[in-house]
Amino acid sequence: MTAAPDTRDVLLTCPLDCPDACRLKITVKRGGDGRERAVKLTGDAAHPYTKGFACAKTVHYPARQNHPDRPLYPLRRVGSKSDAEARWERVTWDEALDDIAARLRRLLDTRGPQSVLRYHYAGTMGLMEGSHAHALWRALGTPELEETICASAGTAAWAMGYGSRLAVDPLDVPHARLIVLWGINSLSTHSHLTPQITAARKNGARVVCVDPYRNRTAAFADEHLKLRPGTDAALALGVMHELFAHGWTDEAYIAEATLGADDLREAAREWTPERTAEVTGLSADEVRDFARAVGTTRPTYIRVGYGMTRHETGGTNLRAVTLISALTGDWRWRGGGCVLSTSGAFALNRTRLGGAHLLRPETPRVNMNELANALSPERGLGALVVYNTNPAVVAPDSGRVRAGLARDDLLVVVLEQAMTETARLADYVLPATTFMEHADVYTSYGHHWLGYNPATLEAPGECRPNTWVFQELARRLGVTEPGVFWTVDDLLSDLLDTPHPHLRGITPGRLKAEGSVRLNLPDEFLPYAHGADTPSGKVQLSPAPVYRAPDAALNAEYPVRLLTPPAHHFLNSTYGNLENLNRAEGTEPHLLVHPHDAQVSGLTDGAYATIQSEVGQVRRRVKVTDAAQPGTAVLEGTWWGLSAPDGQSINTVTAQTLTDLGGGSTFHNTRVRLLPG
Ligand SMILES: Nc1nc2c(c(=O)[nH]1)N[C@H]1C(S)=C(S)[C@@H](COP(=O)(O)OP(=O)(O)OC[C@H]3O[C@@H](n4cnc5c(=O)[nH]c(N)nc54)[C@H](O)[C@@H]3O)O[C@H]1N2
Ligand SMILES: Nc1nc2c(c(=O)[nH]1)N[C@H]1C(S)=C(S)[C@@H](COP(=O)(O)OP(=O)(O)OC[C@H]3O[C@@H](n4cnc5c(=O)[nH]c(N)nc54)[C@H](O)[C@@H]3O)O[C@H]1N2
Ligand code: SF4
Ligand SMILES: [Mo]
Repeated sequence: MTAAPDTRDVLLTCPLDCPDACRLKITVKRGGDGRERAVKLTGDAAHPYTKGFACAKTVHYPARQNHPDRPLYPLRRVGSKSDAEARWERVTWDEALDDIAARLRRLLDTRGPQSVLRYHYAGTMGLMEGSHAHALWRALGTPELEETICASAGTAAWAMGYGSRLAVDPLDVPHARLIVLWGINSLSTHSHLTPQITAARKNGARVVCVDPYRNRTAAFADEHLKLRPGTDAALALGVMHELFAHGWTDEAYIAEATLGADDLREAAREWTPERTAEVTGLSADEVRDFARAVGTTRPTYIRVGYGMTRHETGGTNLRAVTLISALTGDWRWRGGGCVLSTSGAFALNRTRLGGAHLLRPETPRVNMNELANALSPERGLGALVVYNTNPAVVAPDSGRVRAGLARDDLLVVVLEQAMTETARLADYVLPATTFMEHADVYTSYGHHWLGYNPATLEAPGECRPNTWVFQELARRLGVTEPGVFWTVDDLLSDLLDTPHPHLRGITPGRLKAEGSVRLNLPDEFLPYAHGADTPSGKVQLSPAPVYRAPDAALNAEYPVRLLTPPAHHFLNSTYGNLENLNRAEGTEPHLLVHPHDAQVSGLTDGAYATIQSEVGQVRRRVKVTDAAQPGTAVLEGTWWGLSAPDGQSINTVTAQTLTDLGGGSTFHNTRVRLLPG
């Protein structure tokens, strides 16, 4: 006997927006009421990448799933959104769906499809409950949501140089002799890379972290280059200057696999160590030593994160860094090269995923970073349907997002697993199932395994999958598009209907039987060893990236740059309602301020500060620490406003400014002033 008779273990893929897409071992227990519940969660020991552990946050997923405030029945708001206390009544699914469908019908008929907006992100990475759920809205012709809040600047920058996002296999990292973690707090945000880095270290590798503040990853690294935020292109060009000057480039690789090296050589000419030091705030020796390490150590593995992209010039900054691996020829070495994402390896047939084939060129588009604008009354939006995201907390300019959601003339429907601050502003809260309660298919952006989860637990109360809700609405709205009514099995067989070699031998039956299947990649996967999948077939080095200072430059009025990167114990705003994880993060959000800035602004450790930006202000408790640098303050985590002293999200101070490439978010671009109190 290995388990009590009323418990069993199941293996499922983690659905959260995290590169690791872990294979989880979940213990479920049958209760007195006959229903099974998750009681314990860890990693699958047999999975080569998950290696038997789950992160510090997702081990608490059972508490989130069984949370006493989880919505279990459809809820309808009673009274006005401006009432001091929100009041809800339980309604049946038919009452909710009939009323929502009737109101959508009226809007579609009288004001057209542009009066209805779907709003979503990657609360679940599932291809069914995430991506395919959009099919209804595409069938109705409502505006296309550009999914730009996270990765689009990076994706656009990578595409210019390399085409689709292919990457070093994470299991090859132990071959690397220099590991550069550049703008990624990987110990917190990509924690299953750590065993691979540790293995490389045992083999003699050195680890360098490039980040404006001393995060967990910087503390773990052998060296921390604490550069000024937004100056990565300057550092990358400074490294290139040294590569060219000392003959550390791989000329054979450059000749065979790249185009435009002369442009880059010309552009790098002015970036002497001294000039690079001036712009980045590093010392000239730090620049020189770093460039020498990159230039003379093979293989060098550079892991970039999205952190450096969340600035006005974030696309260019990331592109500059990723081109270093082409000059050094690291792409020819096992464990060498650069990684943004592995997602390009999942070459599924996506032609009908989410009704992609229904998109029309004339369909209006909304950049999701500009939700605050889209919700302003003069835009005339009549209904907003939110799923898999919590915009009242995570979207830029969230004060205006909340004001928009609170309009009594806007129908807000929120499909949710938790009573988030977005759900609290809804007219209808529709209770959603979790990854243990619905079937789905998962790719990854950090490794190369495809995952399938069956529906494992009975949904509590009347929770339903997103696609069930949208199918019910589709019936009521007279939508006949077949894709809207697909089951997971229909979707899976369509996704796998491709001759692509990465998916050879992977059938729906095999994926469902094995649960987690490695893509059919060669044992030695060197995706850019001889070129790239750009139009020219080469790694495209030109036009050379140009360093540019931000328009929102620091000045006497706004002398401090505010970074708001992820917290160790949250996954974006997911888990922000668990008390123990809030406690682990310090009970309330803290602003990390360098002693110099604290003195200049009159702030004291443990007291409150008001943070004012051009779009709003919040109040936060101060932690004075040299983990920050002068002129740069840090607030980790998109905490629920309910955990902050003023009830507001940190995004009250971030702006809708878009990146230079890809229309991305600029969460680390905020200039602020700090006032005591
Ligand atoms: N624990 C935890 N894990 C997560 C998440 C979470 O919220 N919590 N979120 C998940 C999601 S959705 C994502 S997208 C990823 C994001 O994971 P990351 O890519 O690690 O996170 P970022 O916010 O992009 O910031 C990473 C680092 O970039 C630094 N940074 C900011 N500006 C600059 C700059 O100009 N240059 C350089 N070099 N560094 C800079 C920040 O200080 C921060 O330390 O993590 C995923 N994993
Ligand atoms: N200031 C600042 N803001 C940021 C960031 C930052 O670094 N700084 N990071 C940005 C980034 S990288 C990202 S990716 C975004 C992420 O922001 P979001 O995509 O909003 O991610 P979460 O905050 O985790 O919220 C996801 C929500 O989806 C719900 N959900 C999960 N699964 C399902 C499901 O199957 N059905 C339904 N209906 N709901 C489900 C969860 O309950 C949760 O409330 O935030 C961005 N905001
Ligand atoms: S959040 Fe990331 S690290 Fe944590 S269990 Fe899920 S996939 Fe793994
Ligand atoms: Mo993200």
